[in-house]
Amino acid sequence: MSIKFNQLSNAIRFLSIDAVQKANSGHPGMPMGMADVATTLFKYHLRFNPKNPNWINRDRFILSAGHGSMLLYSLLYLSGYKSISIEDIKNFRQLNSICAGHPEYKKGSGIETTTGPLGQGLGNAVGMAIAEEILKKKFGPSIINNKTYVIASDGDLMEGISHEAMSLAGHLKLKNLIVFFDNNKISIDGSTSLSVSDNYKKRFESYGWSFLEVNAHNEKQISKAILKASKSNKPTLISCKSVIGFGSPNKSGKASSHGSPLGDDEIALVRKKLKWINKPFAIPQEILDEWKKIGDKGELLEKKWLESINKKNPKIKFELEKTYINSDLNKLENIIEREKTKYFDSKPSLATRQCSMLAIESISEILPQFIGGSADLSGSNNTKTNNSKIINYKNFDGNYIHYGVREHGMAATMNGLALYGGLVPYGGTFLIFSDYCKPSIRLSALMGLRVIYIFSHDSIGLGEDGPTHQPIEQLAGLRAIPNLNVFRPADINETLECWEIALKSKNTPSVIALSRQKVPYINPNNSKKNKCENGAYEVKITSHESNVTLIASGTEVELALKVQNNLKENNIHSKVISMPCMELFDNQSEKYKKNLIEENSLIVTLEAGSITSWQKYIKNKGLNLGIDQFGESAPYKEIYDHFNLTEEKITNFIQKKLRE
Ligand SMILES: Cc1ncc(C[n+]2csc(CCOP(=O)(O)OP(=O)(O)O)c2C)c(N)n1
Repeated sequence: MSIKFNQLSNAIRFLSIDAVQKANSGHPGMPMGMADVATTLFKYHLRFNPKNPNWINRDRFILSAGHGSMLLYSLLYLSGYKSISIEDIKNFRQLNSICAGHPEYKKGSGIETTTGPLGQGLGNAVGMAIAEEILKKKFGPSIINNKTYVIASDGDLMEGISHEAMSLAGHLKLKNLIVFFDNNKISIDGSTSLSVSDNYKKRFESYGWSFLEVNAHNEKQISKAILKASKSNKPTLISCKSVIGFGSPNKSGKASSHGSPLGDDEIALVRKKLKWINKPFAIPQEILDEWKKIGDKGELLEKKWLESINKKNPKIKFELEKTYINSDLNKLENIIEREKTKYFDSKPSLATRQCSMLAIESISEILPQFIGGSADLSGSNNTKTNNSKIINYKNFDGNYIHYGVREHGMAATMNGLALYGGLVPYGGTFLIFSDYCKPSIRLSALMGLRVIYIFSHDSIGLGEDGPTHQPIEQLAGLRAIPNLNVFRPADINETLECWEIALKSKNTPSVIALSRQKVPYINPNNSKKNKCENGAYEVKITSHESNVTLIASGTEVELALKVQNNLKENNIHSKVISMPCMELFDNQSEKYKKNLIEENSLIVTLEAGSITSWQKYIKNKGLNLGIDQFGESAPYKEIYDHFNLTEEKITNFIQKKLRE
């Protein structure tokens, strides 16, 4: 018996509505509406191998409308991915099920990225499409030639990030990016006419995209559009005129099918209407076999691809695996050691943003997979170096992306670059604008991606630009994100060490906060050991019986050392600790922590920003010195004075506290 197209797409529809019904929560409308588009894509166009979901040249498929997660889980199960069984689908939205409420990235599962916050998947797709172009340039179009397909919803396109990401994609002419827009004109509140009247054709054409429109329930039209899009020399948006909740007699075309179970009675009516006689989760063997055939084609595709590599040059495979698949960093330690020794000898006073530039310049000598960039401001945050080669639409043979003033788009794109595999992205802006990147930073952390955020102008120390530009609560906010290392180095030695840790942290993103103003070289001795690895270390002690422990980060380590001198002149002994990374320090053994921060001394923390993340270190008798109000516009030394952060004032505070 030959299997009809709609039997394949109905398998998706019923797995989706039955799983949502069993879980008693979820979003059935979107998978029902986009089942025909997804089936057409998987059946005729998507090049993937469920037996090797990590195949580097696979086409990427991203469900940016992550609320329709059952669409993705059904596709992966049906096409033969080992990661998702029918039992997993029955456990949709239950603890520990891979079929979580929204798709959660898991390497090797077929789930290419975590989606749910609308718009993020679009940004990730831009990063993946850029990564494909970069690797194509390196290895040749016969070896890297995959496409990136996305399903995006009304909500995805309403979000501001979609503008940033799509505009960048158009500018870079990412021709291998194809977005299916689930144009069902429904969102949670009802018709999208309540809130949007964009002309999508004009919008996307103005970005430099191709725009096509299809009936989302017509296999031939969809397939033809995909073929046309694959030949375009621009990215393409295929507007798919779909019916949300397709097949539901009472709920199709309505918001009521968007985000809640259809209910047993309505599901019975859908079964009748779509002539689906099977029990929940029972897919007839012949339909399963047909879907399996779709997945099985991938094995041959990958085999042919391997043959083409071997024919071309087996060395290419070695390089691809070593550098881009296993992300070999073998010379990194030597480079960092070389640079540390060099600067120990010269002891330069530099702003840490300049220190970071020197670090990037030397690291990029040895890491071809290192891809930098900045949301404008590259000359201010010092992300561009003499080794930076600009990537543009004519030439992807570079290592630096001008993201334009698009912080959010940049961060989501960097997630995509990291997800593609092998590439190590870093990107910069001012620390204050980390807030504009925050939703994507959170996803870097949630997915465990090695993405490095370079945030300069990290305090009131930026001076005259004033309170709109002076970060106060940003470090505390970033430190509150799980699985994110927030570094604030104090000199060139620490900056090099923080960079080394960030690059070695394969499953943790990093923020490196950097100063605009100069700092002196503070490292007391040249050691091979990476002192920042423990998060905090002793810089200088005036006596082993110290009355005061000063803990500072970044530019305030210099201030702490000056206070230490003042205290010594008054016969008060102290220890200065630099804490470039709280997260790493908090993970040390109790012994290490107790040895470093002596509880019997007066503990004083010092950072020119919110004290929120420092309160845990002082117990009940210390001092948290920082700023818990907005900054001021003035030369920076005056602002430090205004907020009582000078050596004299701090020394007085401490003396007063000791007398209490
Ligand atoms: C950034 C963000 N804001 C809000 C939500 C909550 N939310 C989930 S789906 C949705 C909109 C649904 O409309 P649409 O995108 O058209 O999806 P469809 O109804 O077609 O499934 C919203 C607001 C979200 N997931 N992400």
